[in-house]
Amino acid sequence: MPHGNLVILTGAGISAESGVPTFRASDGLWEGHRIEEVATPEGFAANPALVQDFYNRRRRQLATVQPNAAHHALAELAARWEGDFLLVTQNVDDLHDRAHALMPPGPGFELLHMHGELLKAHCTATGGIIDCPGDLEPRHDSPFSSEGWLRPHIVWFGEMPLRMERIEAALAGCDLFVSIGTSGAVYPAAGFVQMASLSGARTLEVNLEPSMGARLFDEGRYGPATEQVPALVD
Ligand code: BV8
Repeated sequence: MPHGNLVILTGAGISAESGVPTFRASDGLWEGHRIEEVATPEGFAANPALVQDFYNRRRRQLATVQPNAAHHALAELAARWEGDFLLVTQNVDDLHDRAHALMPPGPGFELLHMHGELLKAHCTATGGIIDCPGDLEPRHDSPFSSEGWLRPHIVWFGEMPLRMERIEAALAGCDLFVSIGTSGAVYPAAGFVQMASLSGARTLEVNLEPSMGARLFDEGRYGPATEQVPALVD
């Protein structure tokens, strides 16, 4: 029976085989847009219609995809893991959430979306968070305040990722750190392997190919997540 304290970080690569586009596979464009246009507060202030449309389209696309064997393998692991297990995802899709809903995790498990969630919105005035299954208007009225409006509950570039204290505490106390499906291009997530190593954890990278941070890991296993993650969990 698995035990000890585990931290797993996932990125877009774990959702790729579900049909969710990754970020840097193509020519550095996100569905035809430069990152600066659609994933920054400045981009949102400059062109709210473009940014809301970008997220509205990704939200609609999410309804057409399903968790894959890698998501389900992590849910199986969480169901039987006896120690602490923090699953930190950079992904804003709900594929991990759906997989774990089908297979209730053990008491020491927590899923944490450090870059926010596509199916949530927050108020620009109060920060109040609300479920957001559908489209947002460019200046969508907020139920929390007449002073603000609803924006995607997404951490944009230049904004602080969510619950960093919780993540750092878990990294400081973990025995094993596994990174799955991330290019290691974005900080602070790309630095988690070093924090885990400094606290004495064993570190493993699982990815389609060696990431930018591959040399920082004790071990690497390469291939599609739907093959590598079930094999890891078994
Ligand atoms: C912050 C939400 C400070 C948006 C995202 C210069 C140097 C270093 C850092 C910086 C710098 N300039 C600026 C920074 C900071 C910046 C940053 O890191 N920039 C990078 C680009 C250089 N970071 C930030 O701004 C962060 N905030 O630093 O705040 C601060 C401090 C105090 C107070 C206030 C602020 C915020 C970063 C969050 C940005 N938001 N997402 C959205 O989703 O719309 S980031 C975005 O990239 C996604 O979340 C994504 O998850 C993340 C990382 O990408 P990956 O998940 O790794 O995806 P990618 O496509 O890159 O790679 C996929 C991998 O999967 C590949 O390796 C591929 O081989 C593999 N793969 C593909 N298919 C498969 C597969 N693997 C297995 N199986 C397969 N089938």
